[in-house]
Amino acid sequence: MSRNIYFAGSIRGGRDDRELYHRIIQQLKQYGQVFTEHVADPALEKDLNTDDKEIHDRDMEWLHKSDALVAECTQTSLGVGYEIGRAVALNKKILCLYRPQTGKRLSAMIRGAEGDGSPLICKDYKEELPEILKTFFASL
Ligand code: 6K6
Repeated sequence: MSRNIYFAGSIRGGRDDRELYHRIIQQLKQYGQVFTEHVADPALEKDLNTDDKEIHDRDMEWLHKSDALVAECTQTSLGVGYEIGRAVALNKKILCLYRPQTGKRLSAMIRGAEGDGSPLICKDYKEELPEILKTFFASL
């Protein structure tokens, strides 16, 4: 049975990591169907005439249908934080990826949600993403 994967990455929070999101999504495809490939779409830069209610409701439907949420959390995004919180409430398996940066830290509300039977884990990374994904999906 193929897994459904929800990838979360910043859109209105800033698009500096868009190309990285594309590379992560390509890697995720070996573990299942990725619902949210548009997160890496360069067309989203324009963000014209969006029906925000439609986007929210469709994304929540995909999140409900997902087996796992993988979130790239380095670029701070309200939407990604919201998706992580909703996924915790749904008891989905969650992998939060963070690239440590000088002078910045991952939100305590994400890092602090780990442990005590939580479905969420946080991983700091630089180059070792393939191994992190392999270990995460092997644990599902
Ligand atoms: C079309 C044109 C411009 O924007 C769109 C569509 N926008 C979105 N489409 C799908 N998912 C979205 C959109 N905007 C935000 N999201 C969801 O929130 C994604 O799943 C991302 O993981 C997250 C990003 O939140 P923000 O706050 O950085 O936008």
